[in-house]
Amino acid sequence: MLTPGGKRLNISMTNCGEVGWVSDDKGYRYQAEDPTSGRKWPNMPNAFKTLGQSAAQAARFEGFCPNACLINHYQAGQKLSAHQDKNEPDLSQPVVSVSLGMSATFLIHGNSRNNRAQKIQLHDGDVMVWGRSARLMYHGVETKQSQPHPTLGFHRFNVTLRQV
Ligand code: MD6
Ligand code: FE
Repeated sequence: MLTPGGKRLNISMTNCGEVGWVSDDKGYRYQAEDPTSGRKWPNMPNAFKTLGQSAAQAARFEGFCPNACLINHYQAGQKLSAHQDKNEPDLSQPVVSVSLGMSATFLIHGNSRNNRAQKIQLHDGDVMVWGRSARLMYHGVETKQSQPHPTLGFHRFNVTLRQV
């Protein structure tokens, strides 16, 4: 995908579900079609939806019903710079994030992108529920010191489930 400024995003992204998050010269938004093909995103597997729902419930969120799933792919050294997730209409609902493959460092900057980050390691199989006071915090990802995963090597996939 391209940034609104016309640059290529560092990492590769795709989606499944009713709508998917996209970035292009017109900005950031959720839409039902893949802008690179014009086709609808693939259906969200039921197992993704139920995993999202049970993780949100475990963190005491009520009524979370994910209909959008953003999938990010990183190779060693690639990063996602500090950003907020704020294109979802109901910010009282969390984002459920599943990490697969190579480990990565998740950076939490808090309420300003210029704050020094708190760092959390995310490993294969980790599930994070991102909501309440953290929901609008700036955050990013680095993979520069990541260890290879036994089967996926230097590849990381992050699957985020969202209600849009
Ligand atoms: C990633 N995740 O882990 C990128 N955003 O590759 C995110 O940007 C993210 O994990 C909002 C909520 C949870 C996340
Ligand atoms: Fe994010």
